[in-house]
Amino acid sequence: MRQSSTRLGRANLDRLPAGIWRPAYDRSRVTSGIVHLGLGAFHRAHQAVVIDDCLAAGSTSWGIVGASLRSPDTRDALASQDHLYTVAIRSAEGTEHRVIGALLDSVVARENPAQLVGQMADPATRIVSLTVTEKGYCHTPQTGDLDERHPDIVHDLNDPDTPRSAPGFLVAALARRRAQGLSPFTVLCCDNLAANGHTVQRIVTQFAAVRSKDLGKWIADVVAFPSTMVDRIVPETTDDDRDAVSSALGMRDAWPVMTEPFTQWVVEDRFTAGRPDFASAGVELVSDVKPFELMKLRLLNASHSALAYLGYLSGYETIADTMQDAHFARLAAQVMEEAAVTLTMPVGTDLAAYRTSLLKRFANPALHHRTWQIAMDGSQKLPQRLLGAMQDRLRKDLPIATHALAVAGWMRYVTATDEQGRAIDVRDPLAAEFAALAREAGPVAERLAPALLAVAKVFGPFGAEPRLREAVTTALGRLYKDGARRAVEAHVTA
Ligand code: CS2
Repeated sequence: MRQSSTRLGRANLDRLPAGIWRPAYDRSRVTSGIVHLGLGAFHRAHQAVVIDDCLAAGSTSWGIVGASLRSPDTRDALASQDHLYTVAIRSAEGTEHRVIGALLDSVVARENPAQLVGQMADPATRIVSLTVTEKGYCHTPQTGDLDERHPDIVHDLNDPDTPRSAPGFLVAALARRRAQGLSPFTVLCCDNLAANGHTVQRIVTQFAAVRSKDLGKWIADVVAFPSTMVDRIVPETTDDDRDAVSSALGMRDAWPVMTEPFTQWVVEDRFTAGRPDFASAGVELVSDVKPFELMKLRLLNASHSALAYLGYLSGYETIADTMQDAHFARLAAQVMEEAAVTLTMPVGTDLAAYRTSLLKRFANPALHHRTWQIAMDGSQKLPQRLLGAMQDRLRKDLPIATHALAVAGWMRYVTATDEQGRAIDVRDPLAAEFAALAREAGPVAERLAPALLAVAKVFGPFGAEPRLREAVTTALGRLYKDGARRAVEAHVTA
C-alpha cells in the first residue's frame, strides 16, 4: 500500500476526507485541567474520547496532559502530530475514524520526573487520572496493601522528589500542593482493580504515612479518590492497523488506537476540585460504583481471562478466534453464570442483557485482541476477576468447577511451556517464581496446583481452602491429560 508522506497534525485537519470525525471545538482555546498517568491505548480510546466530547460541549478548561511513566514511544509518536491521533472504531459493519484533540501535551516521567511533579502540582491541574495497569500501583492485589519492598517504592521513599512509581508521583505532587497551601486534585483511578478508588486511596495513604504521619493523615482526610468502572475493549495497535488508518486518513498517523463501538464509564461523583460536565458525554455518575465494578470484573474480565488462558493453550490467537469455537463461547457464558449469582445489582440492572452483550463484543470479528495480551499479569488480575467470586460461591456451598478450570488454565499457562512443548512468553511480575515452581513440580497436577495455590501474593489464605484445591487440581489434571481444547469441550458438554 502506498502511504502518504503527509503527517496528521493541526495544520492538516482540514485536509482530512469527509467522513473522518475531528475535534468539534477550537482546540487553541482549550487549557489543561487533567494530568493523566499511563498514556497507553486504553486511555486514548476511553477517557480521552469522553473528554473530547466534554470539550465539544463547552468544558474547555479540561484538556489533558498525558504522562508515560517509562517509555518515550507514545510521546515520540504523538509529539510530531500535535498530539492528535485517531480512534478507529471497528465492528463487523465497518470502521469509523475519529481524530481526538483532547490530549494537549505529553511528558515521559522517567526523563524528567520533576517536570511531571510540577505539572501535577500546578493549580490548573484539578484531576489526576490513572491507567497504569494493575501492577502499576505497586501493591499486593490479594490484600490491597502497598508493597513496601517493591523496588520502585523503595526508590521513591528514598528519593521522594524524583519518583518513578505512580504512588510516588501522586504523593510528591500532593505534598507539594499541601506545602504551597493549594487544594488537592482529585485522584481518578481508571484501572480494573476491585474498589479502585478505595484501593488507590489506601496505597497512596500508606506510602505518604511512611514519609510523614501528618501527610498521610492529610491525604486520608482531604483527597478524594472516586471509584470508577471503565469499560472498552482496546487491543494493541499493530503495524497493519497503522497502515490501514493512515490510508483512510490520507495522511500518516504514527499511533492510532483500535477499539469497539461499546464504551462505558461509571464514576462516583466525588470531585473536590471540580470536573468536566461528564454527563454531557454519557458518563454515568453514581453514588456507589462497587456493584458495577464487580459486575464488570466478574463477568467481563473473568470470562476474558478464562478465554485468554484456555484459548491460548488451544492454539487460538485472538479472542474472536476463540469465540468462533462454540465450546469456548459456552465456556465464557458458564463463567458468567457462575459469577452472576455472587452479584447484587441495583434495581433495574439487566444482567442477562449485559451477559449477552459481552458475548457479542468478544466475538467482534474486526478486533484482533490477542489471547496473549489478556493473559499478561495474571498474578495481578486473578484475585478480583476469579478468586472473589469463587470465595463467595463456596460460602454458599455452590460448585466452582468453571472458575476452577479458568484458574487451572492460568496455572498451565504460567508453566511457560505450551502443549506442543514450545515456550510461552509469560509476562508477569511473578513469572520467574511461577516458572521455578513449575520446574520443581513437573507436569503433575497434584504437585503443581498446591505449589501455585501456596503463592500468598496471589491466593492469600484462600489458597489453603480444601474445596478450591480439589477443584483446581482436578481441572489441571484434565488439562494435562486431554489438552485445553478437549478439556473445555468435555467441561461444557458434561
Ligand atoms: C482485558 C481488559 O487485558 C485484559 O486483561 O480483560 O483489558 C479488558 O479488555 C477491558 O477491561 C475491557 O474494558
